[in-house]
Amino acid sequence: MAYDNGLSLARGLTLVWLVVAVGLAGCRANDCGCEKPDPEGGARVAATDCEPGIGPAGSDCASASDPGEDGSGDVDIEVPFLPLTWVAVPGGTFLMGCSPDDSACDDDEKPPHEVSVVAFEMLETEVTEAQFEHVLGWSPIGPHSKAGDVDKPLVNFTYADAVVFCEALGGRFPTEAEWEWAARSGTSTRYYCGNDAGCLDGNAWYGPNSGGVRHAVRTKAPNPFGLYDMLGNVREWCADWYDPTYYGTSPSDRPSGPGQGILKVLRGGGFFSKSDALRVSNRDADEESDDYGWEDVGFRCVRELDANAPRP
Ligand SMILES: [Ca+2]
Ligand SMILES: [Ca+2]
Repeated sequence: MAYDNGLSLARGLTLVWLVVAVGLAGCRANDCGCEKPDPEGGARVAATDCEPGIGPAGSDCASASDPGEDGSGDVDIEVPFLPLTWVAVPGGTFLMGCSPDDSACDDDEKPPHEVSVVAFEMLETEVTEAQFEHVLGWSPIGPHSKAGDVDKPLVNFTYADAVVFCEALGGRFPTEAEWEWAARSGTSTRYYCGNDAGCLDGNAWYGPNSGGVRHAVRTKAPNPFGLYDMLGNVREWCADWYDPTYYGTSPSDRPSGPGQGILKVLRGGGFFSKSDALRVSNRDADEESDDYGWEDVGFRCVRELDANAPRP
């Protein structure tokens, strides 16, 4: 089940508008992501007449990624964009960590251990550039950041900016356990599409098919819970501190990671990643970005369904 966030009610039909606009316009006005619709009516495909992140020379595309006359980096969003959509994720118990018979697991994915999470809601996609500006009224996009298609995942933001965004929606980053539960979506295989990396092409943007760039969210198949790009496109922040030995001592009920650490957990692999890094149990970590450090790191938010439930 999926439904719009209240904040986006006014734009509840923007997806429809997007489809209409794509259908009418060929290459979307302000589509600076160098993609255009498949003439057969399918998913958007890479355009050969655009420059990534810039758009055709002299076209309207330049305005959407214009850094702004005042140099603030503000981006005017004047085109329809994908609305924020929350997906209801059920609670449940699962085996977190190294999938059965997965020889590619690193030590930090072991031992597999039983974990329970309670129901929550999760954003259907990685947070896009346009969604961020729509909610907060400003954009973190600055001189060291990338601006492109409004429906591409936001990258080159600070960790703190992303926390502010989730809190503005009454949410937070997912715990690592919530992230893996949501990504597995009832599956127990290496990838939610199976054990063979050959299934990734239709489900994820990653090294072999991305061309080394981000892609608009929601352009590959969703997982069984209806979540897009949980594997690939951009790596996603989790709330937990990273400890490679944590799985040996993790509580089973709503684990929320070690109490302190140096690195924060990143999950899912990104557009630079090889297939092994997209395994659903793979763990990654980095320092909280306090500048505009990573071009392949994004995020999505979760919020609790029961406001009275204790936080994990
Ligand atoms: Ca992702
Ligand atoms: Ca790893």
